[in-house]
Amino acid sequence: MCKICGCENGQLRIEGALSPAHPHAHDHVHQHDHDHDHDHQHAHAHSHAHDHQHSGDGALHFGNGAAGASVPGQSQARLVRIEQDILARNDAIAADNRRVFAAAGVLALNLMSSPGAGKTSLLVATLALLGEMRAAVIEGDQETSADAERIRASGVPAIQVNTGKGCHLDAQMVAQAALHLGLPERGLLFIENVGNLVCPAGFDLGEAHKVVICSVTEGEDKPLKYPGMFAAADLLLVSKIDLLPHLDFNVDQLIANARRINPGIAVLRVSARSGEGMQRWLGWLRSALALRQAAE
Ligand SMILES: Nc1nc2c(ncn2[C@@H]2O[C@H](COP(=O)(O)OP(=O)(O)OP(=O)(O)O)[C@@H](O)[C@H]2O)c(=O)[nH]1
Ligand SMILES: [Mg+2]
Repeated sequence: MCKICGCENGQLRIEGALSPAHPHAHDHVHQHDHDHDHDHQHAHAHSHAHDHQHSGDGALHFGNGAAGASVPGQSQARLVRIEQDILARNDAIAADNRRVFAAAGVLALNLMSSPGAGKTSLLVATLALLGEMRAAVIEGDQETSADAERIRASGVPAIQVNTGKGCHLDAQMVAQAALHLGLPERGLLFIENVGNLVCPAGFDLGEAHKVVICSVTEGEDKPLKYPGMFAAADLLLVSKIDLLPHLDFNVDQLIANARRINPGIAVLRVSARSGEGMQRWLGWLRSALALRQAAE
């Protein structure tokens, strides 16, 4: 179960092979095992009482409790316990991934965005420019192998992970995918997460950097609406900048909003379509890979 949205992130499928070993596969909590630490009142007029708070801004806040999220029928205390349990197991596997990547001199990047922000297009354009740098790609989507096929068409090894009802990749999925795929020794491992600006930010995959991609069609307000994602990322790629002449989008406002959430976030503007900004992105990749190798 996803600690953030409660989705069933238990259906790892790596291109045809169902994995029985996935630790989240039986991670569901049983409904109705009342342990009387839930925070609703049975006497309330509704069948499930509110766990949201009303505030001066007129909004209903469901994330102000200890768990930072709300799942019907589950108390905040129980959600915190589930979250701690899931994250502890994920973090242990992520730490293993990090050791494996470091031993191979691999720089792993976790690319995250809303659906359709241009992750795969940016990867395809990037892979064509890598020159001497080796690379491999893990593609995460709920269904289809379309993105992995797009990557393989460019001659770079790629493996698709389908998460089924799951809304994000986790460290165990990446560990298994890396085993199937093989690592690009002293090269770049790109991990394209499931398109979602919320849950992927909460799960360490063992990557060196989280990279958030926000396209110019999404609105300048996204960092403020989805702060967890922008807080977690080291780099913001503003994508599809070739479209700017057709839009009212204010890139400086997007960047200011991102830096309100994360003052240290680096920013690059890119277009997979026109190629604008791609050399600066390549430069960032080269530097990050060199730093990774210097740390060996
Ligand atoms: N104009 C323009 N369109 C782009 C650019 N990059 C991607 N697109 C278009 O945006 C759409 C989505 O691109 P994808 O690369 O599939 O986006 P994605 O983030 O990988 O999507 P999901 O994996 O489904 O979340 C496609 O129609 C692309 O052609 C770009 O730089 N400029
Ligand atoms: Mg994609």
